[in-house]
Amino acid sequence: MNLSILGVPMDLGAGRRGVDMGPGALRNARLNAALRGLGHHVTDLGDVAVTIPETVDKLEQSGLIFRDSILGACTETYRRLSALDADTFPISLGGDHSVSMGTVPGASHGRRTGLIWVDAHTDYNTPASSPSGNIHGMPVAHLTGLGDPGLSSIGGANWRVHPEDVVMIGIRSVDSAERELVKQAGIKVYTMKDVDTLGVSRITSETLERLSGVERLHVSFDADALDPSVCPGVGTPVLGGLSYREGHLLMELLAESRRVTSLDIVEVNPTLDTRNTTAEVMVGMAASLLGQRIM
Ligand code: B3U
Ligand code: MN
Ligand code: MN
Repeated sequence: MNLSILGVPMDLGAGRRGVDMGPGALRNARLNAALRGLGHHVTDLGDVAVTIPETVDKLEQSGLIFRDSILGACTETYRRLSALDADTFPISLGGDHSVSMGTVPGASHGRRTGLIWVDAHTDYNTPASSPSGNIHGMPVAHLTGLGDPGLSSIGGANWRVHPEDVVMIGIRSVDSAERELVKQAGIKVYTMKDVDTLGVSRITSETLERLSGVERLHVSFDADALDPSVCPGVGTPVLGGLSYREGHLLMELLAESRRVTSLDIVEVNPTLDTRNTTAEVMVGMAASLLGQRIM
């Protein structure tokens, strides 16, 4: 397969600094070599330019934290990914999870897109519901058309992810107003309780069945979905996450389906990590999704 790697070194959407160094950490963990080793043709497109937070006023024009700079970086991300052939598989490296407001429409090529959101959090706050004001807690709401009109139309005025085409896996931290929004939207959520009771194998087959009508399938993998004992280098760790084996099983089963068309790896924070472990684990997850097999 032709794979294209795009870094989005942005920490403007997160409450803590440091995820802007995620793309460097993932490349340092030999992402490109791992994917080439699987027989893929890998092109690294480099990084999108992102505003340095110290150079601008935090509330910018809009009053929403770094909203204008995030909109700028996501729009550029969208533009870079849209310019690729539809049969090229893009892997976007965050950056905080707000980068997905650009990667998902960019990788969609205007098609109906299923979104598998692997995360401890539902990231379904709007500017009005958010307790923190941090935009990395809001990308899915914007991708489905809620919230700030600029952030919700990066893929054009008519393109949206339909809430019924979103499946979230690994969830264990949801704000109360956010919970109501997720329920109203009708998004399918597999919490950690569901992971424990149903298992990843059944969850993955139900997910693929539910998303059988979509033309594109995007996996957005937040490193904090995995347990902090596996991925300590994340800004908002939540105990009780996916194990290393559950993460790999999910990626392996998705790979076997041959339906996934794009991937994000986000929220890797090298300043909070131990010896680049989190980046190394996430490179392994990407390799499993891109066809690494044991036998
Ligand atoms: N729901 C909280 C916390 C949060 C969401 N995503 C992350 N943290 N990484 C919020 O700020 O919206
Ligand atoms: Mn997230
Ligand atoms: Mn998260």
